[in-house]
Amino acid sequence: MIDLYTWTTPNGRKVSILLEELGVPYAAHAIDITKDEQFAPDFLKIAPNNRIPAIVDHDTGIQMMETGAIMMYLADKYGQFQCDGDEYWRMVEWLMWQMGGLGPMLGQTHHFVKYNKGKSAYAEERYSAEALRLYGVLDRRLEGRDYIAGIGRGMYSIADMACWPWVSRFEWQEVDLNAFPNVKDWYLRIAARPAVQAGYSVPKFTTDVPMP
Ligand SMILES: N[C@@H](CCC(=O)N[C@@H](CS)C(=O)NCC(=O)O)C(=O)O
Repeated sequence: MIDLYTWTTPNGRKVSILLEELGVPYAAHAIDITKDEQFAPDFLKIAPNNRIPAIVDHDTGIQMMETGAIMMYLADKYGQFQCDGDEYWRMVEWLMWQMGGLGPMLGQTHHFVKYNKGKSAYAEERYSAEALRLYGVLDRRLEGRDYIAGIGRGMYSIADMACWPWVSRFEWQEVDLNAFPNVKDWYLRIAARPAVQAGYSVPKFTTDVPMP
């Protein structure tokens, strides 16, 4: 049994989508970051960086923060949603691209373009341009492919599950998915999965999955 401490954000949804895809038993616990619950001393014991999500795996005793690590741990534990051979490392490469690029840069885009519009023209321009650059990178990667990693047209893996929740906020980022047709097709392909729809509403329903 796994305890997932999470909130209705892209990083939280990465792990709830993976758990739903795996179909393993887990309990979701809401850590409301709008009420600073991520700073509660009990939460800091499992997530010392005071960010959601975090897990406690009672089967193994492992507790873990950082979605990249959590996703690799769960994919390895259950032997699913990870590529084989050389493609394993390609999958890790794109997972790390999400962790170091797509997630942090789009997070800043949300901060300046959605929540603090008009406060810093420089920051809005910088992060909007960076968002478009990253969407372009993903669009080129998905040319001729259904999924980010894996041989041939690719295989649905944790690299896709890590990137998808960030792209699901395309409206917040003021990005027109029609300008990135490969990303749009990939986004819709993954949005159609029942596990993705279920994981999107953990720990609670906010909106339906956004549709371009
Ligand atoms: N690199 C971390 C990032 C986690 C993260 O930034 N979580 C956000 C929500 S998406 C958070 O907890 N924010 C609370 C805060 O900024 O205090 C991961 O991948 O787990």
